[in-house]
Amino acid sequence: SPGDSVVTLLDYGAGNVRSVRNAIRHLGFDVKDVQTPEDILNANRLVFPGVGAFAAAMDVLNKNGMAEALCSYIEKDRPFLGICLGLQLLFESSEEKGPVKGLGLIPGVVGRFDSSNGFRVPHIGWNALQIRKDSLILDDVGSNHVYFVHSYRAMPSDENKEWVSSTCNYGDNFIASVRRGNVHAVQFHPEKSGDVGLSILRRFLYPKGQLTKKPTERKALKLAKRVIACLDVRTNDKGDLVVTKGDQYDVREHTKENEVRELGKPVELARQYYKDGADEVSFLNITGFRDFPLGDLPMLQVLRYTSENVFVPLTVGGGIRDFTDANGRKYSSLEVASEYFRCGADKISIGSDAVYAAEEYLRTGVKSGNSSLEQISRVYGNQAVVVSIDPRRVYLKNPEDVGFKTIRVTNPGPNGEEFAWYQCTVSGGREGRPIGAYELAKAVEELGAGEILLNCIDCDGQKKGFDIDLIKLISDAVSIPVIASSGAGSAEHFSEVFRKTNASAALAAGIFHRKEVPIQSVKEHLLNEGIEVRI
Ligand code: 1PR
Repeated sequence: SPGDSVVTLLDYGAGNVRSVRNAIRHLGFDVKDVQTPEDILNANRLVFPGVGAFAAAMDVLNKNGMAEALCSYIEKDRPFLGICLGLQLLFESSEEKGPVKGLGLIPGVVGRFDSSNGFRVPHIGWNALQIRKDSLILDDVGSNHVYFVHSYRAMPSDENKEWVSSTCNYGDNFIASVRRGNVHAVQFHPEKSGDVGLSILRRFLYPKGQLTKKPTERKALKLAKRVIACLDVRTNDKGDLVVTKGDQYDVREHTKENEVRELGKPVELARQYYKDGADEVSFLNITGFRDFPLGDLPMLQVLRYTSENVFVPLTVGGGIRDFTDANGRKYSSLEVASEYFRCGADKISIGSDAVYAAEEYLRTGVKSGNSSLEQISRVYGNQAVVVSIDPRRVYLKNPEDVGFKTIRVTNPGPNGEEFAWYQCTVSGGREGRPIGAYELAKAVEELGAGEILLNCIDCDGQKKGFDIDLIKLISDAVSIPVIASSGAGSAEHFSEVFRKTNASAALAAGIFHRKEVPIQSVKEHLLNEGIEVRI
């Protein structure tokens, strides 16, 4: 029938649902948006990618009669796929800013992960599934990792065991997916889980299809260390958006013309890295601190195009702050972030503005709630907010010389200094601020950051390895995931950072752009070293 090629999508406008749309279209279906409860009842297949906070989602569903329609649709065993919050909302209640009542279709309470046992919260990254029963849509997953990003989870119990089709281990064995008849829901993001994720969606959309992907030989065991490709983006002197790469943040050629170094086109490179097995792709709009990003329509276009066929998480940073344009029109950082999310970003990354927010918080001891970091994480959840730190190493003879956290360095400074602190900078490294990376990291964790992207100006583009002292310091200081960045020159540098520090991910730019070290060879090296990775 004509409706056969249509997927009905329940999107209440709270986050990035573009990727789900793109994935459905990629698999040959049209998307019809739910406008009224009747659209739910009349759906041939319904996808519900819940985003945002539990309470806010329940409010929307209750207000316009969607909750009742959803329950009735599911109770009739009509084809349903809930994703992430779309799984959690099926339970009785959630502790997220609650207790808050859910749809009550599955017995159980959604609770927060416990970070006291050494597991970082949010649970971000590629993890393994333990299949509990025939789940149909997970038939191709077998031994592959899938992508999770959440701080709350439901637990299996005797009361809900008829539902639980797989679990995942992260401190707890929590519910990764449920199935009863034609009703499915998954805690992870199939639309962000690469080929394996697409095969899950395909099996939901074409339930009688053949096996699409042979499970790999190697069984995924636990949360994988992520390898991230980063694209520093800016306009060149001709006004085109290009991928550039600096040496210690200097992106200009040292020639007479002093032109911006160009290493490729953003959309093409992102696609290439996705094919090569990057676990995530980050775009940093490196002149965003001075140019207003919503004036920078090409960057939004880059995100839209990239998310059409890159099915791993996308992060975008640069210029996320309040802004008043030439006509006096005010834009809040939340509007900037919302536009990025609408265009296909899964996470936004804040640099300079997070430094100012942390300074203010440390000075006053009060969370104002007004910083971009706090506002965006309140609305989109802290898992969607990365803070990018751009510190510079400052050597010291004497650790008492500054009022910031100092460390004894592994390699002494140029004048034999044995100590250092890491000074935060803003505006792409142009201005040093009176705050250390350690103090900043702890403050932004309290203000609601879900992850830290830890650069190091001294190491950037040098290919001599990550700053292990810095990454150890920060990854031991916070309980949110830390992405190690700056200085990768070989596959061995990745295994070193994962062996010596508690980094959850490692990011590189130059070696990937110059094709000096392919992503695949980094992954293979890590695998050979016994480090869990997604292959
Ligand atoms: O301050 O919120 O507007 O955000 C600006 C963002 O742009 C920040 O995330 C900041 O890190 C970034 N940025 C600003 N200027 C530069 C520059 O290079 N001139 N790039 C810049 C940061 C660092 C990494 C790089 C790694 C790995 N680049 O992104 O990709 O160091 O490089 P490597 O593997 O080649 O060593 P705001």
